Amino acid sequence: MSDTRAEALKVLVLHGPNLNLLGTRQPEIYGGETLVDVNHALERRAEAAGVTLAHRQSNHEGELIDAIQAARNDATTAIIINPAAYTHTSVAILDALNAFDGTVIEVHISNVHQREAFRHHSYVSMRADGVIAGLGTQGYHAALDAVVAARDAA
Ligand code: CA2
Repeated sequence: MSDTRAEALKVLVLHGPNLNLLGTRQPEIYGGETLVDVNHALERRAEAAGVTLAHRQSNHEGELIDAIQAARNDATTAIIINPAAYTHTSVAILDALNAFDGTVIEVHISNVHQREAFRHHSYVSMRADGVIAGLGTQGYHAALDAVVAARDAA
């Protein structure tokens, strides 16, 4: 069946370094779900909402930048990104996001503002249209819902 909703949404979910370890360590901070669990749940939610979803995890800054650059040319309309530790260090990821015209939502599983001072600053927040922190892995769902709600309101 064709999707009658006005605007086609193509969303890229990017997970930064060490998030492949989700569910294996530090559950008191990051919860018990694995990254596979998170991505499956997002895929289900995206399918129900008529959204095309791709996801990628990388431990390498340049690979994340390449994925952001590729999103400029493949009709991606929104990027949901947890840059993990690169949040606090990477001007290069900020520059790549600044060259992307679509919506950017930054997600952090933990509440970075309750943690060490070095986690309080985010380069990515300078570009992000929205920032979610501290909702656990539900934050990714909140980000996807926000992108879908914006489409449905358009
Ligand atoms: O709260 C978040 O989502 C973070 O982006 C996670 C990053 C951290 O550097 C940021 O300050 C906040 C760390 C990701 C590492 O994830 C792990 C998960 C399980 C076990 C080990 C690492």
